[in-house]
Amino acid sequence: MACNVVVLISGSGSNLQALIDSAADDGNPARIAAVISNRADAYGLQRAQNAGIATVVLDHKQFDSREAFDAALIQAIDAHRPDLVVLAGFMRILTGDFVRHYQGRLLNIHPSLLPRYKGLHTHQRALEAGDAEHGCSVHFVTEELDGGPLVVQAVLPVAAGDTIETLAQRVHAEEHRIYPLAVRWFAEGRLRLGAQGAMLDGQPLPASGHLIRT
Ligand code: NHR
Ligand code: GAR
Repeated sequence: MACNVVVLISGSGSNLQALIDSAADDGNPARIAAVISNRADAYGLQRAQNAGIATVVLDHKQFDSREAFDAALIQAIDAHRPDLVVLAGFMRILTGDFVRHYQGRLLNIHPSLLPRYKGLHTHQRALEAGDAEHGCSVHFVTEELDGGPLVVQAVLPVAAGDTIETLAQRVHAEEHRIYPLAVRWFAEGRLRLGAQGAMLDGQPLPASGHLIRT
């Protein structure tokens, strides 16, 4: 019944905290088995330790290639027998071998309304484009960077006086709602990756994923 989750982080880990809190909810089958960071100074490691969760640091700079780093990462992850691997502010692009190994059990959260603004600096790019709406997306990870099937998006209005900071703050609050939701769906066996995209309760999700407007 329990669903073992391994969370990969690089930084503050506020999404990790939302997942830790949610996993403690009544009836949530998600169980965070380990947290792995590519940076020894990531604050999220402390959050994990405070919650009694095993932590691993794997510094990508200690490896000669992305392939070597990803092979070590797979070993570290699989030691915890995960049913699901979750990228939560993990900042290293993953190789095709890695992504294929976790096909259908690897999720990412990205701070934009994909397919808009793949990659970095998403809040700045949404502001510069004058977008009326911005938000965040949870998706299954495929080899195409930030291009995998969408599971859920939170859409929020951009306000006239918004700056990168105010926008980032509101997007973060939404991330902390939709990531636990998606992880719980997966842990409950309701969410899976089908041949045509993400499926919820046996039905295909729309290309945008499940939409939540605020
Ligand atoms: N890997 C694959 N194959 N596919 C995806 O969809 C991935 C992925 C790895 C990470 C998260 C992603 C995001 O949500 C993610 C999705 C890092 C970079 C990046 O350019 C881009 C996208 C994402 C994460 N990283 C630089 C690199 O050279 C390093 C940047 C840094 O260290 O600050 O790996 O946005
Ligand atoms: C989040 O906004 C997440 O969407 C983003 O980094 C932040 C991590 O915050 N992810 C990426 O940009 C991936 N490239 P957190 O460490 O507090 O969860």
